[in-house]
Amino acid sequence: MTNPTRATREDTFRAAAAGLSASFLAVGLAELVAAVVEPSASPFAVIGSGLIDLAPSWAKDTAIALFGTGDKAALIVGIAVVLVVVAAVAGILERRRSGVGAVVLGALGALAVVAAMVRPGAGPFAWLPGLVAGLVAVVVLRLLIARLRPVAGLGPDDEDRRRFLLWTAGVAAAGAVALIVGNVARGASRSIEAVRDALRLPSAARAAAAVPAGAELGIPGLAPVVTPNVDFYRIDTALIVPRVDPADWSLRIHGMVEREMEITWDELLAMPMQESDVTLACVSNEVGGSLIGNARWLGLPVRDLLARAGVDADADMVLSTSADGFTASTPIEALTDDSDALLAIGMNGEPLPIEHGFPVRMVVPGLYGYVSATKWVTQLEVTRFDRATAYWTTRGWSERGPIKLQSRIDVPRRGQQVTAGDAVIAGMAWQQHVGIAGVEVRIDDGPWRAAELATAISTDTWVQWSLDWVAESGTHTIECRALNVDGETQTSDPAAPAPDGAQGWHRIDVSVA
Ligand SMILES: Nc1nc2c(c(=O)[nH]1)N[C@H]1C(S)=C(S)[C@@H](COP(=O)(O)O)O[C@H]1N2
Ligand SMILES: [Mo]
Repeated sequence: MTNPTRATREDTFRAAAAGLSASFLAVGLAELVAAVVEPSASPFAVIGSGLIDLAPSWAKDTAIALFGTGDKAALIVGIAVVLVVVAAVAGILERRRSGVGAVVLGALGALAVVAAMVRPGAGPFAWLPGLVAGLVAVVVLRLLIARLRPVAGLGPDDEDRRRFLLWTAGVAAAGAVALIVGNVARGASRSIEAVRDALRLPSAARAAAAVPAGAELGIPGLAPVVTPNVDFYRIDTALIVPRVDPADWSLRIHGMVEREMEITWDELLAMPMQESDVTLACVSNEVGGSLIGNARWLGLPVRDLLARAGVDADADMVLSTSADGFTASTPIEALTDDSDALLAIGMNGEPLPIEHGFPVRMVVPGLYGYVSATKWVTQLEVTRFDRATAYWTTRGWSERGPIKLQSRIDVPRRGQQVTAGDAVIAGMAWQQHVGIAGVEVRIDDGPWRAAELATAISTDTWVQWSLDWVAESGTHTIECRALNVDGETQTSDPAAPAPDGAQGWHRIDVSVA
């Protein structure tokens, strides 16, 4: 016979375990159902996306600062931790008073249902995974906990507890199986990868000239002037990358236009494509940061499409919307003037990678991504800044987002140990759509020295620079500043990324030995 107090305390742990295993099975089955009927309706993803959309800007900035592009993984882990705690507490509550824990888990299921249904682009069965999760959690929790309750005044005996343990372990194992099968099902539904792999890009009616030989200095540690797709930074609000089949894709052009239009993928491919080299940058990029990359894009000039639709003279903005509800507000001049704003389908000779907007995204030279570079784009609404706001501009970021004049030191790395003697300092400079005229470097508050500029691909791309340096022992501070073709010098006034982009000089300390 076990000591009753100890047994009660241990029953509390048993109840918590029941809450955990019931929730685990519920989540596993819900993910499995989601994988089969609607991958983007996974309860984890929809709750995470809801949190991302509700989070204040400072929380997102902190998340990006702390976890970088791992911010989404961190969010998923955070949700899982909260779920574990709530599930354990629900088990304990359910043992104390029948129905209480069930209500807690049922409420979580209801939350998942609501979060799934309010997602932009929610499909007809978006509610199903959350419903399955809620029902399974409630029913299984009640069944398990019932085994821990006294029957006819008698507490559970050792035999009851043994059976309870078996059932709890069995439920948890079933949850694991459901999660695994769900993942396999999700993998099997990766047909968008297959569609993408089979795609052949049309050739450009207006091809870009080859990247000039002098554009790439080839200095170890210096960012390559053309960023390989796999290394290209990724920033978006999508927890589950939208999977848009080109066969289902269309773009609607509406609002202040003479002719509302809708074009399909085949119609888009039939139009004359243009290639252009454009460096994309994120407004959240810190001075010296890496949220910037350069690619050769293939796409249809947006102005060709807007010309067909006929833009109202009073319009001053185009609101682009993605398949997952993200929006960006782009000044209309940037899309109608002779610059290379594209509805892009190709990136560095490949179809757009899925996480970079497959099948179609916007690329606008000279503007930060949040006001221009909509991935998985499905709508262009011609409108006015005084009539509509976009995802980030509703969250306090600047309405206009021209890219600021910036430069960064890549070599040597901050804190790197440099060998005394002949050394090289090298980096990147950019102000897309304006152009870089020079870069200056200063060591230990000495005189500014002109760096050697690599050949620019175009004014829409960043440019490499380098400077030879005879490194003397000791610690040194290196700073750089860029000059643009309009004769302006990069400001030394520091500013944080919000609301319209970081500024100030990049400054690093190195020790030479
Ligand atoms: N659909 C969608 N498009 C989006 C975003 C997003 O969150 N969703 N983020 C924008 C931002 S803030 C940037 S900086 C660029 C980044 O593009 P990349 O991930 O291809 O580098 O995409 C833009 N397009
Ligand atoms: Mo961004």
